[in-house]
Amino acid sequence: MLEKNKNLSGFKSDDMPDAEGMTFAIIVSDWNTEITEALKEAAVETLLAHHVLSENIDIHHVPGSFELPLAAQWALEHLEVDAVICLGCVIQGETRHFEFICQSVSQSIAQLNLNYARPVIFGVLTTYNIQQALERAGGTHGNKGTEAAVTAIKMVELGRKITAN
Ligand code: DLZ
Repeated sequence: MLEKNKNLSGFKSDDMPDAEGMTFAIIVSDWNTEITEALKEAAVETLLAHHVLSENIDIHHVPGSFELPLAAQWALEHLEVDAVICLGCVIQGETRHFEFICQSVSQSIAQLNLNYARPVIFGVLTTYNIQQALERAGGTHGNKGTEAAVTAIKMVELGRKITAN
């Protein structure tokens, strides 16, 4: 059921692990930059609020969302990161381009999680219009960048717990 006014970024700060010592890469798509910059700012703010050191946040930009998976793979292979956060915004146009990009990016990111056994977060908005994107980039539906950072921290913590022994 569609929960029209649900703030998707609602989470309890008390339930969050302390992220001091965790390391992250953030890959940001420069297509629809008004949106993706807002996602990036929220993600960085959230990581810092949970005590991630600014030198442990490595930010890189790619031209469009289609390029996110390859940059994430480079980050996994060449940077010392516990998790990668991918941020993008794909807005439906008049052609089927939207479907191909969304499918490719979501499937490739899912595959990276499994291939590298490290969290690669899908912080990509896939909306019908710019208004829906604005609502999810600091508007009435919260900020997907915040959610992506929260998810990254939680998954790093969970991975450490499960693989500790
Ligand atoms: C080409 C394209 C189009 C039409 N729309 C978007 C979009 O809404 N969001 C986005 O992140 N990227 C878009 N792109 C660019 C592609 O992601 C990609 O950069 C190009 O197809 C080059 O590989």
